[in-house]
Amino acid sequence: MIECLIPICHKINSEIGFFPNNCLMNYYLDGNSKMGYHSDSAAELEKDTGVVIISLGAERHISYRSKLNKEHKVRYKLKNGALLYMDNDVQTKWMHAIPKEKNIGERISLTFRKITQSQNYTISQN
Ligand SMILES: O=C(O)CCC(=O)C(=O)O
Ligand SMILES: [Mn+2]
Repeated sequence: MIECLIPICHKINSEIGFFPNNCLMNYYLDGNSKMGYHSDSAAELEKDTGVVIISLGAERHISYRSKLNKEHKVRYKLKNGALLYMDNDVQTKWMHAIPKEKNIGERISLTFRKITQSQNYTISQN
């Protein structure tokens, strides 16, 4: 893990209960930048962990759509500095997306995971 993110990993460990070893960054240039509905794979994650998202910059919404009923949607505001935790149950039952929004500036999301050691090894081979 890159050193400047270690304090965030400690905070995630104390708040959520796992110490991440992986971080992916998404950059949204403006409100036209979006992410479509998907769920995150849990296959490579340590048991009983999940995905933690830290939101930085412009306020966006995350939209959830039930896998059982596509009409069932809920959305949450992601403020600057917000932490969102998705456990594996959320990924099993829901898809999530970052929809387009009007008049919105830049945003970064940092997504933290604890990847199993064997998966880490696989990644480093590519
Ligand atoms: O930008 C976000 O908050 C969502 C990111 C996300 O869902 C992902 O990277 O899989
Ligand atoms: Mn995702």
